[in-house]
Amino acid sequence: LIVFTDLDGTLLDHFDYAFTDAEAALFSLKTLAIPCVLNTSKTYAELLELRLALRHKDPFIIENGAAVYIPANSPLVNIHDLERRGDFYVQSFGPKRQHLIELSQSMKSRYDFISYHDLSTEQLMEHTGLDYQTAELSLQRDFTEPLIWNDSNAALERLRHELAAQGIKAQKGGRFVHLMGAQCDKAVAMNWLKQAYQDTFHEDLKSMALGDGENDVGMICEADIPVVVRSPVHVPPEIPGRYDVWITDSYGPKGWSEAINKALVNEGFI
Ligand code: 2M8
Ligand code: MG
Ligand code: MG
Repeated sequence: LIVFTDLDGTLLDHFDYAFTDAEAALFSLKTLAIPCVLNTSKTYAELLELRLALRHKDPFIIENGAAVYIPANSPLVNIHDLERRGDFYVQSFGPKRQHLIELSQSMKSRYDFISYHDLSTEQLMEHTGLDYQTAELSLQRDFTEPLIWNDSNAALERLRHELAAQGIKAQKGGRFVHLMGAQCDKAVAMNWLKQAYQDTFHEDLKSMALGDGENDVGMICEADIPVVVRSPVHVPPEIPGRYDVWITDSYGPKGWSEAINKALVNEGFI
């Protein structure tokens, strides 16, 4: 079993980003040596901080599937030719952020939004509830440009149409619409990493994916065990074609633990 999990609103509380309610289940995964891959909209810089708090040792995926980071001491094979950054090997999928910033600047007169690039740290804190230091880490992006979307849904559809021709998509997260490479997705990164595990361990591994938002639909849809974690602020996203999806009873980290414990029982670990 490999677990792939979203952070905000899933493993972390939507409002205060706490994970106290998930600690016992996280510890169970660690004890059973089940990899728990963080698959998030957050940045590399945010993840470095968060991994210390979570005592996280497994690979992680940043900026909505734009890049997979694998610890350099990982037993995974076929990773040593990848680009190296700090203590990690990196497989990236998307265009660089600078391109997306230029694109967003060119759309400014036609749509009503504020881009990350134009936000001060204080404005970002106000909008997200992040503390100063974390807001700064979130601004250090490599592959995505989040927008505060103040325009209509119809306008978003128009924008999507316009971007598609340029290989770019606009992906809804919890609070932002993220501009990113059309080929990037949490599901693509998940499948790439799952394959790396299978190449190493030569066995068919089951994937479990947990998320709460629209940007998690792809990975939940393609996982062997699909889990939607209930959100306190929006209705659960539809997972097309999956009638076996679990929707947790509890919100956020509490629901996350509920699903992990259920899977450990079902899969015969406990
Ligand atoms: C952004 O990501 C969330 C994910 O759902 C969103 O779209 O609302 C990112 O900018 C991330 O870097 C940041 O930590 C998070 C804070 O809420 O917002
Ligand atoms: Mg989320
Ligand atoms: Mg997320």
